[in-house]
Formats: sequence, structure tokens, C-alpha cells
Amino acid sequence: MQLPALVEPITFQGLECFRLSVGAASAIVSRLGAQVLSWIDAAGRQRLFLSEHAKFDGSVAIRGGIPVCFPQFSGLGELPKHGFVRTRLWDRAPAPTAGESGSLTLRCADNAATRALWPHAFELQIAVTLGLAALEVGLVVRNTGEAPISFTGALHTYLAVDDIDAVSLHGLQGHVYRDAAKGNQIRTESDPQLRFVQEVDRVYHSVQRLLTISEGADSLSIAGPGFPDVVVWNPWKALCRGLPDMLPDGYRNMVCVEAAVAQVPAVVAPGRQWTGSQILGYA
Ligand code: TA6
Repeated sequence: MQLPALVEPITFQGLECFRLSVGAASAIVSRLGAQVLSWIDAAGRQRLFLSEHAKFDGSVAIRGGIPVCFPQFSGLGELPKHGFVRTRLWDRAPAPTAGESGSLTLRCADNAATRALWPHAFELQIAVTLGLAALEVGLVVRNTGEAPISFTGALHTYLAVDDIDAVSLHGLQGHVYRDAAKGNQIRTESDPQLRFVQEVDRVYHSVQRLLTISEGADSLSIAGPGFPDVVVWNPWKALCRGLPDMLPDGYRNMVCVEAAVAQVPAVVAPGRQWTGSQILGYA
């Protein structure tokens, strides 16, 4: 049976947002950064971490949810870290057609401020689709200019966990990764499951497999069709204490598993588009 879905404008943390609801599941998406800030599953469990000390005034990116990083991942270039769309106000794209009513699309495009930093014409779309047992976030990058554009980026998903000590991530064994927490050494993952006992900041290259994150009996599947890489990040104790928008022990309640373009930039020809999405699902 198809349950009716709803998209309604709301104010959340003083921000213009949209709430998507399908049955007992709901999600909140902010126009600031086109960032998903909450995803409550059909059993009432919050699946996304949002820091209690996050700032919502647009001065910095919101710490939590699913930030959109574009056109630069992390410090891989001269632009501000993670690019410049996390603090942009995005517009709602025309209402979706019937049958897709559990989804919301936000868009943003180049303007004088972005061209001053990055001299390219582009349009981005973020489409958030809420299902009864899944959340999908799709990114479209359109090249609206006359020269090729090259970008890196990510859907920088902060997953909520009850206790990081009980968390394991499965599916990365055998993948090559760059270890940003260990001087950017290139290594190959030997563990069938990644556990968290220290800072983890890794870019796993060319991950096509479905990942599973588990905590006790609970698990969540993570797919990233179109995104070549997966980034795994937990700042751990010392780095977390240095982040003004995190509680000192906030690292115990989050882990980022990100759908990323990081190892090799994506190139989009004039008039063409690139698409990728992250699909989070539970049984
Ligand atoms: O994606 C991992 C990462 O690049 C880490 O190195 C860490 O710095 C994190 O992103 C958060 O970045 P932010 O700019 O949001 O503080």
C-alpha cells in the first residue's frame, strides 16, 4: 500500500525548512545549504546526528545532517574548505510531479560571489526523497557555461549513533584508501569491519559496494551510486574538543560516512550534467 507523502514548509532552528513525511517517517531539509537536518525513521529513531552546538546563522556550515560539499572536497584546492554551497540559501525547484510527492528538490546556481571564487557557470540540484524505509539524497551538477568544469565534493553525511564503541562499518575490506589522519598515507583496508577507537579520516577509492553500518542489532545500508569514493570521518576526542560547534564528547554519537568525489575530480562538459546520490536504508 502506498502511503500519502507530504512536503510542508516549516521553521526549524530559525531556518526556512521543509518537512517531508511518509507514514511515521519524516525528514527536515533546510534551504540553508540544501542540508538534510533530520531523518526520523518509521520506528521513531533519529538517524542523523545534529550537534547540540551547531550554528544556524549561516556564518559557518551547520555541524550535522547531510552537508553538501561543492565544488571542492575538504582542502583539495584553493577554495574554502568543502567549497561554498554549505552556507548558500538554495531555492525550491518547481514542485515534483505526482508519484514523486515524497521528494523535494532545491537548486542553486553560480552568482557574482561564487564566480569571484570559482569562475564557472553551474547549476546544482539536491533532490531529497523520503521512503518508508529509506532516504535518498541526489546531487545533480549541471555545467551551464561554455568551458568544461572540474569539481570534487561530497554528501558529508553525519550518522547518529548511540555509542561509537559499539559501531562497526562493513564493506570496505580490500579497498585502497588515503589516510588523512596519518599523513595521507595510501593503504589497503584489511579489516572486514572498521571499528572506531581513534581519529578516522579516510578517503576510500572507487567503492561500488553496498556498505552496512551496525550498532548492536541495528543496521543501516549505505549506497552511493554515481559517487566514486567513500569518506569515513570521526574526529575522536582531541579534535572534537577543538571544534567549537561540537560538545566535547559529541564524537561518541556520530560517524560520517560520505558519498564523495575526492580521489579524481569529475569533469562535466558544457551543457552536460553529472549525477550521484546516497541512499540510506534499513530493514
Ligand atoms: O570529510 C572529512 C573532513 O574533510 C575531515 O577532514 C574533517 O575536517 C571534516 O571533513 C569536517 O570538516 P568541516 O569543515 O565541516 O569542519
